[in-house]
Amino acid sequence: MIIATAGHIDHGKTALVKALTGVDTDRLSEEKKRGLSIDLGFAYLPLDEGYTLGFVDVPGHERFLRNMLAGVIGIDCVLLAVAADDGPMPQTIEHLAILDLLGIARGLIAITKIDRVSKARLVDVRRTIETMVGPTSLRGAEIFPVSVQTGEGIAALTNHLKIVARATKKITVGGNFRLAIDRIFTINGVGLIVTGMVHSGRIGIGDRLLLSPHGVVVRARGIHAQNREASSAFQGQRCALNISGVGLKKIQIRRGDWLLCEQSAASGTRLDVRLRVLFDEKPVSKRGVPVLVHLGTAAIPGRVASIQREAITGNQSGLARITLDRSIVAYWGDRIILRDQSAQRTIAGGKVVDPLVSVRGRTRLERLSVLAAMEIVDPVKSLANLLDQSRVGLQFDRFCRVRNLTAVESKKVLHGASAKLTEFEGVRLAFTTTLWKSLCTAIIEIIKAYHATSPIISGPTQLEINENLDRRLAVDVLAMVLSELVSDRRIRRNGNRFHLPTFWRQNTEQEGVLLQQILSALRAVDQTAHSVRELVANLAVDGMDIKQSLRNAVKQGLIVDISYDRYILVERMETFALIAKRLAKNSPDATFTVRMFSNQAGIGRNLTIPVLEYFDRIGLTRRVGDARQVLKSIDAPLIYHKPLQ
Ligand SMILES: Nc1nc2c(ncn2[C@@H]2O[C@H](COP(=O)(O)OP(=O)(O)OP(=O)(O)O)[C@@H](O)[C@H]2O)c(=O)[nH]1
Ligand SMILES: [Mg+2]
Repeated sequence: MIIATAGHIDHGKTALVKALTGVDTDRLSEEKKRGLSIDLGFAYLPLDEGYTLGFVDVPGHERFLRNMLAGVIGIDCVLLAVAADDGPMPQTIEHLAILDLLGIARGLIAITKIDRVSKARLVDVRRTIETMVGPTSLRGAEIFPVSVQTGEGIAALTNHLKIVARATKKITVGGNFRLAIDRIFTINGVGLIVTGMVHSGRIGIGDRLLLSPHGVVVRARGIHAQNREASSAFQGQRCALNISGVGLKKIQIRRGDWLLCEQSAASGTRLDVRLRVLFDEKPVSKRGVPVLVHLGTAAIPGRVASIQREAITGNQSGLARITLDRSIVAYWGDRIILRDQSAQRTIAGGKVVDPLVSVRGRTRLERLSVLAAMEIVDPVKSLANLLDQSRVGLQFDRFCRVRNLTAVESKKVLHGASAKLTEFEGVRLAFTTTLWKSLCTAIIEIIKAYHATSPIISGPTQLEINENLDRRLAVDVLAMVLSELVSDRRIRRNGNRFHLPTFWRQNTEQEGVLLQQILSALRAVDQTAHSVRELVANLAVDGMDIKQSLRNAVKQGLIVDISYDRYILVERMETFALIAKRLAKNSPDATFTVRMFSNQAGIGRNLTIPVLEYFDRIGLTRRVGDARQVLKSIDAPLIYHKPLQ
């Protein structure tokens, strides 16, 4: 467990950490000289059972509040020091307000320097403190009167910390690894070291990480977790990583940078947040105010504006959009603190709801309703709610990135929300099963209606389908639904048009006339089969039109293409089939030859062969040596054509 100190300047935070751990965290010479803390200090207290308590000592001076914030954001237990002689002072109040805005509920309060005050004063201070924390997240926190001078109360505080530490040993580790860098230094012979708090996930030696925002991939060569050499480190620990990587020397790593799991990095310049404005601060209007945004160990200038109907007034909470001057790595649930841009006052604090805001067309009401769903803590319920709202599918990878879910976690969430996942050109979209089904039904209905009104067109195009949907789908999504409908054989694709499997396109008037001409040419007694070339010569019509017409006539079951570029009427084929059946029936061994058929049908050998081969193909006859058997009973219906795809 990591405990951060908090409290006004000179209230004995550093002295208390030293009394608890034996470590003086004021390392800098300027700190020693001026007798105050400037930067974060780190100390560890190894407990009996091999468990280590970590302390982050923060400065109390208002000018170093930025460092204080870097120390407390991401930490879940705090030790607030209030000097018995002074009582609560301005930074006691400001730090407490910050802890409250960060929602840090686990904490203890130390009344320090009790050797300097009377019993009566101590009772008074305790009462003041209780009243002060009453309306904050530290309400009811235990209070320990201590003196580092006499040692009074130190043992009791240590014991209590041990109990708290034991109770929080089993922290649930989740998400992809991320660490907020707070210190960077090099050790001779070892190399570059970065330290910080592990906000989520775990890391092992050799793991690859992304150094953000530099975009450099590094490898963890060595790990110290809670001040001990370790093979891995996880959420809730402070750790020091020895990192190496190509191009590391060229960049300047700073406090505020992140080390992240390579795949998960989610960075942007817009954050939608649930914001609480401090009691005596001006409202956050819809026009926006300039602020300094503290997140993790970073501080970035930006603007914040209410995205609700009204401004967010003091002591109220509301949804706001932060627009940053440069991009930041943030995830759902990350705590933020907003200060004024001259870093004088803390204005507000809150939680990130959406770190990957896209500003594409939604009305404010729709956006607020999406954000309400995103705010739901349980990822399964949140996903289910988002899916219910999404009529065009939900970008699932984005959801996982926002929530910092590992692959295993995201699979569980998807299953929990009983969602359907479809992939199209690398984008994974999630749908509720109900939505998917209703989209399919709607599309089929549109195609059906299209057939009814436009029987001479072989169905609507994708665009026409989209225009007829209640709500237009993204082109990718529609393509995805259509391709599934096609592969489920519920619809068919014909070029760029879609039709029901049972639909046959009717002829236009012009096509009808041409078809009749073709049919009568084929009916001519002297010639049974025709090629396109012969038809062009006979009818003096363009070859392309004839080909098209022939194809349609085949589909409609009027003619048969018995061989390449040879067409014959279906009724002729029916007559030929009867001849074949009769020949087989009358023959002693139930077979007939090409010559017998040619004679009976009155057609030449060069037409007889393809006709019989066609019969073989459709399963009417079978060739046995030089003869043929008839496979179907005479009364069985003949299928001369299979509908084309
Ligand atoms: N008599 C007495 N003096 C104390 C006690 N605790 C701290 N002090 C003194 O108070 C002064 C400030 O203590 P620090 O621990 O440096 O205070 P701090 O809260 O860390 O101050 P900043 O880090 O600058 O915010 C030092 O001179 C300490 O010796 C105590 O219990 N009794
Ligand atoms: Mg100090």
